[in-house]
Amino acid sequence: MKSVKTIYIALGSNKGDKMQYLQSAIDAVFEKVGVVKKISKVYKTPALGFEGDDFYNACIKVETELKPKSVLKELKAIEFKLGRKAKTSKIYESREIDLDILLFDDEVLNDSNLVIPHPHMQKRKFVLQPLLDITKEVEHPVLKSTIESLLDHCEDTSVIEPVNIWLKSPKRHYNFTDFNFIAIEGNIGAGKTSLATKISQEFNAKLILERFADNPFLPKFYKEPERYAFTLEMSFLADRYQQISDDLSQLDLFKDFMVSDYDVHKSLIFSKVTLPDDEFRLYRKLFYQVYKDIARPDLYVYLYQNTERLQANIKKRGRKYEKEIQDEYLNKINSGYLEFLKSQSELNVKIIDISDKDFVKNREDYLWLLREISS
Ligand code: PH2
Ligand code: MG
Ligand code: MG
Repeated sequence: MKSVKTIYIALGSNKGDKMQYLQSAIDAVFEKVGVVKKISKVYKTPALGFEGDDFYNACIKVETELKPKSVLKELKAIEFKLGRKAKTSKIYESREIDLDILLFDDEVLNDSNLVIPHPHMQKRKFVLQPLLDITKEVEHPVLKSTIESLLDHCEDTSVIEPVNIWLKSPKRHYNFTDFNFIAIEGNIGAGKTSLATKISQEFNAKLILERFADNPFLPKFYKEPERYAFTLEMSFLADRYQQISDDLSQLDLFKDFMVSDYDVHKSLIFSKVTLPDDEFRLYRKLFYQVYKDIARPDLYVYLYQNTERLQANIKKRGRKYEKEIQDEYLNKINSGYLEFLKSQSELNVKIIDISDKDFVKNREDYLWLLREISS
């Protein structure tokens, strides 16, 4: 897992449709930099240090996996895309949009083209006031004081006032509120757990993860499939049933929906591949007895990934007992899923081909996937 840093960015506009520039910039930061966790009020502020129209200023809190240099690059690209022209002289000029990194976790950086924390932030009320809206206990890593105390001691006397228009969350483009329970499915190594975990973190969902890692029969099965298949499938059935009925019965009032990295039917899909016909029929009988009354997900997502990439992911996560998995087995599991999904008329299924995407590495691919799921 990459490390996630909390950063604060100042936004300013004093040209054209200022509110729209701030909003477009926030949406673009969400696309290119990371999750926008908090947005301050918008303040109307007199241009400080030069003659110009009043500014609209705001600050946002963002969680990013990028390094400071990359964030700077993305912010410059966003400024450019929104129409900001390169400076024609050394003095400040009016601008469609200005995006400045204020704080980057507690990092201190003194490069010729990037200084963190922002060297002027403590001198500017148009930065400190909106920043205070979204930072309660944050401490300036060099000056060692809170934003509140920086504002108290700030000598900037400009009058700044909140504007009564609110910036909107960029998440409004990704709507999961129609769903109560989303199950993420896919072959071994498709990325089910990564995706379910990311969605739960970014969209305030309760996360339900399969606890297969502690199934003692799994390593035995991969070594001697014939001998351990039925035992393995039975233990999965028992485990999954207990877990899912526990989780589904504990309604969390502070979460907006639930997301799981499996659907119980995977027991049927896997057992059809791993068991001889007669044992499978016995197993299926038990399965339907057990799951008679279980709540179904209202959206079932199947992540399709090709065998080569599945193998690469399996190798990368390095579980010893998964080393022996053959291409042929993965192909059979994939066919098993597709066959099962074809026969399900009551399940709301979305099959998404991610074979040319890498949603763990590329935020763009991840957001593409979210749009596919929520559309
Ligand atoms: N930005 C500046 C210089 N002066 N004044 C206000 N009110 N708001 C700003 O964002 C601002 C400024 C340099 O970036
Ligand atoms: Mg600036
Ligand atoms: Mg700037």
